[in-house]
Amino acid sequence: MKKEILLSIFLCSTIFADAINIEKVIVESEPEAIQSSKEVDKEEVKFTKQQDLGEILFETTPEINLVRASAIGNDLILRGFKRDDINVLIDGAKIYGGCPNRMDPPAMHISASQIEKVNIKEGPFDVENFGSMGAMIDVKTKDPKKGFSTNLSYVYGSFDYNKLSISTNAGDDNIKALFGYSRETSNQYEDGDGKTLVQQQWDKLSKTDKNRYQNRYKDARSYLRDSFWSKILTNIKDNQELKLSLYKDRATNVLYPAFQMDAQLDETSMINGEYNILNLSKFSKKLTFKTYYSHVRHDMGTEFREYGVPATDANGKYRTHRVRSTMEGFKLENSFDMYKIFWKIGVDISKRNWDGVCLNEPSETPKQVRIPDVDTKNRAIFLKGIKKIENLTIKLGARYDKTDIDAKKFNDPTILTNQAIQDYYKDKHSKDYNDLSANLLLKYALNSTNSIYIGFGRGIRVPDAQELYFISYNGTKKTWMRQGNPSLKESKNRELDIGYETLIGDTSIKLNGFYSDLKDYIYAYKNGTTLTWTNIDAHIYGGDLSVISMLNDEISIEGGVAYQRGKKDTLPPSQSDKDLAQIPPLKARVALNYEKDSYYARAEVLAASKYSNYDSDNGEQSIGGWSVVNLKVSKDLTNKIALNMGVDNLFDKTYTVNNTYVGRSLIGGRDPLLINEPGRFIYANLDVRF
Ligand SMILES: [Cu+2]
Repeated sequence: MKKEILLSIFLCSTIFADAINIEKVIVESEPEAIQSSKEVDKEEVKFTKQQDLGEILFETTPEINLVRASAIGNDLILRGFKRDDINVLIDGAKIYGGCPNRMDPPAMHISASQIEKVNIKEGPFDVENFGSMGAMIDVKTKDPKKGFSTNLSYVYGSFDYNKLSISTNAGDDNIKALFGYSRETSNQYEDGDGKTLVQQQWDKLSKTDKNRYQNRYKDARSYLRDSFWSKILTNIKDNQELKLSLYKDRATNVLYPAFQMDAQLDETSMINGEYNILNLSKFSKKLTFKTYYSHVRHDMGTEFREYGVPATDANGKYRTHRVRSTMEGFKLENSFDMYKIFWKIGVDISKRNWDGVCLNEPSETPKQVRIPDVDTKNRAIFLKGIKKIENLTIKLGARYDKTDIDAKKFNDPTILTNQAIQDYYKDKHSKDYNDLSANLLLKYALNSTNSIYIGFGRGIRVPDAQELYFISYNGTKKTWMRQGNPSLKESKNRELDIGYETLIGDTSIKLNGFYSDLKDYIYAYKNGTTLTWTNIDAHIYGGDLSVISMLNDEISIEGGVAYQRGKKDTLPPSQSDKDLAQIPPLKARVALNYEKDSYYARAEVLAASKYSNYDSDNGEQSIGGWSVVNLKVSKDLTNKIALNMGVDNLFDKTYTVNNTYVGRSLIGGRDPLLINEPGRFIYANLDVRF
């Protein structure tokens, strides 16, 4: 049996296994990717405390790092790529958070209970989506199934973390539907020294710092969050299906101690539709029409801080930001076989709108435009071809993007008379970018258990509305001023990837390496006392190794290690540090798994070396190496009830996993406040199915 498990692990991610899922009406017929790709499935998700997708991916995947900002909504770094340099999708749909400080990164807009699996494709090898420059992470949500069932899950953990989720599924051959709801909340977690989020902040800030939390919020909950999701799948005809999904999420009073503000509201609405027609003709094996819409309302403010105390504010009010992010997209794809080549061609159109103002509460009149209502319109065509010639597989991809960016609110009364802003952005309210992305991947199977691949790719991403048009307050000059850089070019990544995979007895080994040459890389830097963006040239290289070995039928061992290094080839004005920001040090994971009958257990060690290559010019600092031990056990009590229990950070270590540099407006001046990870965290999850 062990051999089968291992072979399936090996085959699934390496050879061109069709992603056959018997629950699906339509079976995907597209050959799988050949480059370095990872998958995290719902079983992995289930064995975590299920709080934050960022945290889950950080735990399971050595190449992924976390930028800690709060208990939830933590941002990802993948092989040294971050923010818009990686494309995070939900069921293939693009979504953007509202916050310019990434309080609500794309991965936050999903509930862990919805996740079927997460596909991670590293490198610029995805041509089907706009902006997969460094990597693509696609979160697949669960599809409704045939039959009737209800699932109830309750997680309780340290610091009064509790999460209740309920989902119901009903379906026959023609129509299937699922509905789910979850509510979760938590007190502030404590780090290994017993310091809460507020206490960590108080320790670092002087007593007179207005960013400090007010005393009365000392024990405030760290967040409250409700999510609702539904999906309907219908078979119109034997060869046609329609999928519709709706998601709504509302998080309130999320504490972000490292920032100047907390998020009073994070509200996401998302609609996703997909229509598939199979075998329409010789030239259409599968025709797909996709459309999606998402809207995020992000309100953040100083309500909980000393700034929010009426007596200290001239207006007797606290300050709020209201940021709105809207995404609309449309995609048409057709796949067919011709000349023994699998082809996929498509048209991809999307519009992203970003708009932000700041106010003095409770006034409803915006005090200042911060992001001047910016549209980013993308129109693209793409082509993909996959051909197999005996042991060699060739994959080709190309995409042409035409992108127009328009800032529509430079005539807003709050900046109309600010001559410095008007002059700076003059004739630059509109930008356009035309780009070709392309890649070639070759994979050669030396024999049934050994294969190598090599890939060359070029990927791009355009600057966002913040990087181009952000407006900020200059405390020294006591005036609103430009912060964005409207002359930014798009970032180009030219990357080489190589890899080797082998199966030796009961051990599978995968080795990947990459070198990324970044041209006009969009980089945030400190320009005197303010922050802005510029284009630099840079390179990132690194590699990862993963090993899975079945020691016997019950026990397996997994190991993974990832390393990357990033250097600037050209420097931002008047800076000298050549280390690229947010390139995490060596990280490793070793897990020992035991599985027998209805029992499952895992002991896991996660570790990272000292963070010593950091960008000192832009607020980064040295971070000590760390290692933590996590334990998990699971037992099926009956065939309807399962109990999972775990303890993360068993030895209650105090540690920090990442730098967070000037790209976000941080408090703490030259030494931004870094938030420690949770201390010992014990949790239990009861899963009942009926
Ligand atoms: Cu925010």
